[in-house]
Amino acid sequence: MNTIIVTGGAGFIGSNFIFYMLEQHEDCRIICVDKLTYAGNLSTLSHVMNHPRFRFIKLDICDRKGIYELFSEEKPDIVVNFAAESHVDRSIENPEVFLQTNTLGTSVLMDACYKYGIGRYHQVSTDEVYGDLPLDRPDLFFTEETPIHTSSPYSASKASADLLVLSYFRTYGLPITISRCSNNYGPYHFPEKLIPLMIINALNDKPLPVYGKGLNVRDWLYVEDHCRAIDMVLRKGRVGEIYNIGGHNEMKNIDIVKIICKTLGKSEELITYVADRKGHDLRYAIDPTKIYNELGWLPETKFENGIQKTIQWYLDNQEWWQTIISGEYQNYYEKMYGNR
Ligand code: NAD
Ligand code: TDX
Repeated sequence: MNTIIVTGGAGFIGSNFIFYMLEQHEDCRIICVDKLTYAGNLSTLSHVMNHPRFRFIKLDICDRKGIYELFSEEKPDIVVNFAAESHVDRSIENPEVFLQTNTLGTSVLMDACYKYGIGRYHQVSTDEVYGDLPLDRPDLFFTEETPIHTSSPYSASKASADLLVLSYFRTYGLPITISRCSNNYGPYHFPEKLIPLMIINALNDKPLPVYGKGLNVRDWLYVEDHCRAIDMVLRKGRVGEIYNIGGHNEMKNIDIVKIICKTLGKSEELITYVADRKGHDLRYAIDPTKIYNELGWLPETKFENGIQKTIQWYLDNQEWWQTIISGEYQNYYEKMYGNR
């Protein structure tokens, strides 16, 4: 039995990863460590809470004493670090907590892995560490060799963490891997992010706030494909290596918003162009050649199907997001979009 600590497992991708691993592997026990920030939601994990191979512990990854106690008690074989402040717009308003969790929190986990020993530490990173690509050069993609060139406090904090993780490999021989994924979408995505925000606003007949002209490009991946890629990196990836994850699915923001309007039968007149994001990255596009050649990973869900499944999930799980948007989210929304 492998004991796997999954940090940030009450968030979007971490929770999907926990469901995936419990279903795919009978030989793994999952311990979810999550601080339950605004983005962490215990109701997301409700159907695995009583699973015999699952344990939840409310803990901040920056809490060194608590993390050491947990490692000493559980002696994990594998740690997968999803825990992060993940929203670029919030990082522009308040960078400090991003450095705290994303960079210093990672350092605590690294030290715990070194102190107690580990089979593998996996850092869940992002394509945003590469900065952006120009809109008029569709021939350019991010490879693992693309230099780090960050734009936002969020991406800078993630890049710092990546460098720290690589340094623990070189200096202490810690068995690490890093994956850098493009934009995910799917169930349990927090409604501050583009796709769930637009679905929920459209359902409520509220304006759909598109930044700038809506021409920025993101490379979208269905969340389950990301989870499968991380699982493959854990099993077959080479220690000390970085793997880019993405499926050549570039879309302009405005086109996504129009698909959502069409699917929900809502008028495109809801679309409202608002002030652009500061430092807004133009285009992200992953070259997944390495993970394909080395591990045989390819995305399985086509965007046309994945977006329909996602919209249907938000229609079927209104209680999940109604609870979120009826709380503190209202203040956030007013602050970010009130005078935009
Ligand atoms: P999310 O914001 O939905 O979830 C983050 C989770 O981490 C929440 O449950 C939160 O409570 C928890 N958390 C935050 N601070 C913590 C702390 N100090 N200690 C313990 N738990 C803490 O984020 P997500 O979209 O699921 O992203 C997960 C990871 O994947 C992040 O590291 C992010 O950088 C990376 N990533 C995300 C995307 C994407 O498109 N969402 C793409 C590439 C990489
Ligand atoms: O209201 C909005 N209007 C809008 O036009 C929001 C929330 C976003 N946008 C635009 C900004 C981006 O060009 O949509 C695009 C996607 O925005 P986000 O959903 O905030 O994602 P992004 O900034 O691309 O970052 C995401 O992908 C990489 C995740 O949030 C990160 O955690 C991940 O590392």
